[in-house]
Amino acid sequence: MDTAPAQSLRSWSGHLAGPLPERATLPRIWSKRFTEAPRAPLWWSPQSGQWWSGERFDEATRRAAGSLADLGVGPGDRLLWSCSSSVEAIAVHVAALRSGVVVVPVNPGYSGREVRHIVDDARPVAVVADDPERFVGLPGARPGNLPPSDRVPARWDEATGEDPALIGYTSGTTGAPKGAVLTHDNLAAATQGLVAAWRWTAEDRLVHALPIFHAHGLCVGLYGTLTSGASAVLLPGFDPTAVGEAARVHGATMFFGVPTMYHRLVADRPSSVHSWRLCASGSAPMSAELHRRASEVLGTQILERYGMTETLMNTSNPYVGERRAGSVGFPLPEVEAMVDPSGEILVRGPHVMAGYWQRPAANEESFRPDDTGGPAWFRTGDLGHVDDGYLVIQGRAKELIISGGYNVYPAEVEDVLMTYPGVVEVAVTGTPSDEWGEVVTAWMVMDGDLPTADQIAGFCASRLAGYKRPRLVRAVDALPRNALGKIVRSELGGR
Ligand code: MLC
Ligand code: AMP
Repeated sequence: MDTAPAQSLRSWSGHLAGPLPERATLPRIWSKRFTEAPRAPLWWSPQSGQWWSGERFDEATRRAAGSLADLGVGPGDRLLWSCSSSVEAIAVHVAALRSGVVVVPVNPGYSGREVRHIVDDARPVAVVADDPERFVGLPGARPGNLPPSDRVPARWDEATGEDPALIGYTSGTTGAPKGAVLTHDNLAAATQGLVAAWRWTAEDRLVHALPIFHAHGLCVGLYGTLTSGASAVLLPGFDPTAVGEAARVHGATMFFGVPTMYHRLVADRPSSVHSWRLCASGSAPMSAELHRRASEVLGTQILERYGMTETLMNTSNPYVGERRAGSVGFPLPEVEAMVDPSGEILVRGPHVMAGYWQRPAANEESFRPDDTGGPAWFRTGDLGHVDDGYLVIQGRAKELIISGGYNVYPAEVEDVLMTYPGVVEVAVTGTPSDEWGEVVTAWMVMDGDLPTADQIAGFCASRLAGYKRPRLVRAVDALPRNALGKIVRSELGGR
């Protein structure tokens, strides 16, 4: 395998303001922050309309850890955590990490079918969720705001870098959702690198309107805020007016979003959003046109970066230097990236997951040994090329649709639609959309009438999360197949 292209990507080292800090686990970094700056504001709570200081949050994490211990959750145990944004939910998450408990974040909008798959696979010992009723049958299903407890957990801030910290569910390049096991070192490497690269300081204030159960809102937004000593205004969801208002009222300096959010910010042109130091975009491709318009409206050049659940952040445009539209920049500190001869982007470094949870075959397939005896490369399933030292993502080798920053796997939606009465065959693709990036489209071969989009939405309601439901439904006489009988989705139009 040709390893030369690694050199052709620019290096981040020339863009850092100083040396990287010494590696430490996130709980240890956070504990130091709480002690050194106890009264510094940390979270603005949308529920109480109040600021929480580091000291108050530290105390809340201790009491939540006591409650987890009351539930019998201890170091190395898996805790399913399915919560929307609130300080109390974040306290439970941080309490788990500080106690050495492994957190399994799950979208609270998932259907019973989707949740069951994760429960069966991860076998959590307890659940903390917005809606614990959905987890009946599992021991210790509790609401997001656990009753406080004074019990002292068995271990506190003692997890080592090699200990697992998080299992993030994602489909990877193929198949059903798998758990990506991220260690404390993975989380720390990714967060410390990003904080240094983006010159994140205690003076910063983030408007945080992302879901907290995926890498973007969790590992970038929450961990970055805690690690840099900064503060964040938590919003319960994304609304362009609320983002502008939060920036004005609280003097925010940063906003992170998926391209759909920037599309809506451009359309709404909220007033008083001129104080941004950094607006970063990721999770899905941002068109050069949206990059230009959003940069103009927000008064700062958008910084695009590229990440994934298995690796957290891989590349970023520079903080100082050209932030190039249509490019995701170059490998972050300590990250190596290359484009292999087939065009697939490979990465390695201390941020790459330990492996998929109990999936030896998937691990075998996803890691490629290095010919020169160095560490193995992780196959991202994304296709790209290097242009003047900047990485450009060109497409995906994996069959993935990204709608509003959420990943949708065609095979999962097809399996559900195949059970709709009268369906002979079905294929699912993404149709380009200015707002959503792609919208999920079902191409159906029917024995009878084609269902309407509303009928399909009704059918999928109890089977798929809302963002996976097809918005467009098209009739076809037959699905295009290649010589091996495999559906050729690209021939269905829209991609
Ligand atoms: C919501 N809906 C969507 C959708 N989000 N449909 C398609 N695609 C989406 N992304 C549907 C809902 O099911 C509902 O349909 C209707 O839209 C309104 O719901 P809503 O909740 O009010 O939607 P809205 O708030 O407008 O949500 C849009 C959004 C949200 C852009 C704010 O999708 C979002 O927060 N996206 C961010 C996803 C994210 O965090 N990705 C990071 C993954 S980590 P109905 O029919 O029920 O009414 C990753 C790694 C990395 O990728 O690099 O970061
Ligand atoms: P997930 O597995 O949910 O973490 O999604 C990761 C995938 O999102 C990556 O493999 C990419 O396909 C995509 N992605 C993330 N950031 C970007 C970006 N800036 N541009 C294009 N695609 C992106």
